[in-house]
Amino acid sequence: MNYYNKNIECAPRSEIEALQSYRLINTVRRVYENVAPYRKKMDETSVRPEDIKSIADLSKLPFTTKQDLRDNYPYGMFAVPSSEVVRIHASSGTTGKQTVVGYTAKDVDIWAECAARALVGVGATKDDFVHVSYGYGLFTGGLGMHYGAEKLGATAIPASAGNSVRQLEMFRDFGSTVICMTPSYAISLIEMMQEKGFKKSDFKLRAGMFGAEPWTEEMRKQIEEGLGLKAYDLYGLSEIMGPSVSCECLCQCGMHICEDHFIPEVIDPDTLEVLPAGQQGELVFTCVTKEALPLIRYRTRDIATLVYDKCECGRTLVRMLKPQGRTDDMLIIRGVNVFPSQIESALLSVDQKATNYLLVVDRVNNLDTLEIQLELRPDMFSDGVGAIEGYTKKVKAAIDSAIGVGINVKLIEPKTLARSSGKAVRVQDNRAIKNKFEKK
Ligand code: DLL
Repeated sequence: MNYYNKNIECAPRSEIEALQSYRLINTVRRVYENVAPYRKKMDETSVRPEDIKSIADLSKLPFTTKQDLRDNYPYGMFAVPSSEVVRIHASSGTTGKQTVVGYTAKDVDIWAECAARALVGVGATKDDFVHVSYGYGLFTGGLGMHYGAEKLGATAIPASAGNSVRQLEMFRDFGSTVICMTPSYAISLIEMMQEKGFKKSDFKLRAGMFGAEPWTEEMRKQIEEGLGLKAYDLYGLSEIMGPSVSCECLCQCGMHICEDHFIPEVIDPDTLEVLPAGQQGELVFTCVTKEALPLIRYRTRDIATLVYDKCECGRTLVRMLKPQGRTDDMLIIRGVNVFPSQIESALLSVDQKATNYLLVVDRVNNLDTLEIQLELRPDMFSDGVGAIEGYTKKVKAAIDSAIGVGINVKLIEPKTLARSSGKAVRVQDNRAIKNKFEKK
């Protein structure tokens, strides 16, 4: 088993916690002195930096949310002057104003180490060709994994996202061995392979690091089979750092968090109480080494579980299980809470290849409606009308029973839905537009 930094990745828990405590105390002091919004928040809740003596005191600190970053847009939460900042990134900002994040040279170096740990964790070495198809730009995916590959001494291939045929040609011609991209883009490359006559034996792919969006175990199987590699889950968020906050190891049983840099907690999103290990809730991170943007108790909105059990790989760093969606992704359909990930899982349990779909939520006569538009595939036409009807019924039954609300299944022409080379858009909620319109 290989590690990038065995001393920390396999450290006894007591050592990890001692290091976290030491770093937390320094971070809290630093943000109190240098970040006006934090000083204000701490003063309002009467917490003084001296009150934080170890990680046991973490829960005394106030939370940070995306709204705090928006309120202090663009640089108001930075803890260093701009002369110290060597890079900024920004979140995709699909809802509301985008949030800007910054890094000092040391932050970039630590990020590169976290990404190098992630790469080594999935078996990469200096001999690998790491093909990065996450977007390069304000999105953290591309540059984040790129710097990790270089830090490891592997060969980085900065392909960026898009131009699918060219990506496949590069896999073949450049001998890519490790790929990094969103899982939905991997699926669309598999489709393109079939269309353009590429075979997985044309490639030398061994491992893929997929993340930036939720994906299911069913998708993992399909990607592994379609590309002929092992598919690993990679997690991160720009506010905390970018990709490689955590990543799966060869055991594929949860993602080891770089706990020496980011202290995780899981809270109940309603009561804000910290939950015991093993319970599912909202993931919260505190950055304890970040210089430019050390966020304290940042509420990610991601729903996950922390697992402290021993991992076969020998790493002692805590694992987070696959995020089960985001608290703000949750749809309320006729009063029932529905997560898009539940629907995807039910759909793929009936048909592993059904990865091109769109959920359309609407309101008709004051009643919420939920429809799944599902692309037909050419191979389904030969099955005849009866088989297609049977298929539709099966999909409907599986989803209805998974979410407890009736869904309408609508089959649509092949290749009607937009393909994404980044994060896939799976939900179209027309109620938001109607609400806006109706209020006028
Ligand atoms: O998506 C960073 C990233 C890039 C991670 C490349 C992994 C690979 P943001 O654009 O700020 O940053 O989006 C962060 O994406 O809060 C999750 O909701 C979601 N997300 C990221 N990784 C995963 C994953 C990047 N493995 C938001 N599984 C996070 C599920 C994920 N959701």
